[in-house]
Amino acid sequence: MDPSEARRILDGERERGLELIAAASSLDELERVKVSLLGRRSPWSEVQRSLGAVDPEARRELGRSSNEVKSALEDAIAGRRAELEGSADDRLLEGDRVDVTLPGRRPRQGSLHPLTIVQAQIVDVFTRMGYRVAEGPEIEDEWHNFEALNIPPDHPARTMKDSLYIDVPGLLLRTETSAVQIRTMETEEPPVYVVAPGRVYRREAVDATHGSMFQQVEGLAVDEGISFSDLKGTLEAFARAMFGPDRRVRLHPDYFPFVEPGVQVAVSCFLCDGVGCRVCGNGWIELLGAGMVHPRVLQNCGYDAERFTGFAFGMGVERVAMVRYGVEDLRLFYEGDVRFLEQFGGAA
Ligand code: FA5
Repeated sequence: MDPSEARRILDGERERGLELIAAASSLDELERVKVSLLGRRSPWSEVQRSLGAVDPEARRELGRSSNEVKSALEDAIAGRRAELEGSADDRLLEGDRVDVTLPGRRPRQGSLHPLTIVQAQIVDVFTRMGYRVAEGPEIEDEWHNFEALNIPPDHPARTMKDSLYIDVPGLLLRTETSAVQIRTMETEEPPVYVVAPGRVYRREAVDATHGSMFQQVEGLAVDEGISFSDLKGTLEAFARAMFGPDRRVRLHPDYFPFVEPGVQVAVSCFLCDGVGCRVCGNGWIELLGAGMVHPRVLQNCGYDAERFTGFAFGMGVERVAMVRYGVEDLRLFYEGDVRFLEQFGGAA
C-alpha cells in the first residue's frame, strides 16, 4: 500500500469512525463499532500491517498519524461509553422510581373463625363462674370414651356403624368430650369445676344441623351437695349470657348412660321462634345434653359417690353459633368461604 493511499484511509477512518461512535445508541453497538474500527480486520489494522513495507522516512510519519487516529477513536469511544453508561443508570433509576405520594396497598385483615369466637365466648361464660379449662386427646381409648362413662360393650354407640375407629385396636376418634370428664376425675380430687372444649367425631349423615366432625364444650362440676337445681341454674345463666333474654330455654328428659337423671336442653329457634321451620323442624334447636353424674361414673374414677355429687353437660359449638348468629346450615362453618367467615368480625 503506498503512503498516500494509507493516509487517505486513515483520514477516512477517523471521519467515519467519529460519526459511527457518536451514533452508537447502546454499549453493545459501541463495542461492535470499536471492533469494526480498530479490530484485526479493520482498515486501520490493514494500514498498520502495511507499515513494514514503507520506507523509513514515510513510515515514521505514517506511524504517527496512525497512532493519532487510534487515540482519537479510543478517546471518542471512551467518551461515548461514559455517556451511554450514564443513561443506562438513568433508565434503571427511572424504572425503580417510587411515587411516595401514592396511597399504600393495605393487606386484607384476617378474622377469627366464628366457631373459635363462639367457643371462646362459651368458655368465657364458665371461667367467669369459676370453671377451669381441661383438655383431652382426640384419639381416645375405649375406657375413657365408653367403659368409664358407663357405656357397656354391647351399646350401639360402640359399633363400627356409629364410631370412627382407627387401625390400632381399642382406639377411636372420641365421640364426645365426656371422655375428658373421666381424665379429669382420674387425676384430680374433688371439688372439680372444669369446661373442656374440643373436636369430636361420629359416623353421622351430614345435614344442616349435623356434621361428622363437630365441636363440643363439656362441663363438669363435682362437689359436696351439688343438686339438679344447680345444673338448671347454671344452664339458664349460660343461655342468658349467650343468647340474651329473648330465646326461651327448654329442658326435657333424655337418657345418657353416664348421668341420672339426664336432660336435653334446647332453645327456641332463632328463625321461627318456636313455631317450627326447615332449620329446626319442631321450633327448638337442641343445644346440649346434661344431667347428674351417674354414681357409677364417680366410682369408676375413684370418687366417693356417697359424699360427692355432680352435674355434667356437653354442648355443640356449631349449634350455639347457629343460634347466636342466625346461621341456617352448619356446613357453612366448614366451607372456608371468606365472604361468609369475615362477617363475624373477630379481630385476628
Ligand atoms: C353428648 O354428646 C353427650 N356427651 C352430652 C352430655 C354430656 C350429656 C354430659 C350428659 C352429660 P349428644 O350426642 O346429644 O350428647 O351431643 C351433645 C350436643 O352436641 C348436642 O346437643 C348438639 O348440640 C351437638 N351435636 C350432637 N351431634 C351433632 C352433630 N352431628 N353435629 C353437630 N352438633 C352435634
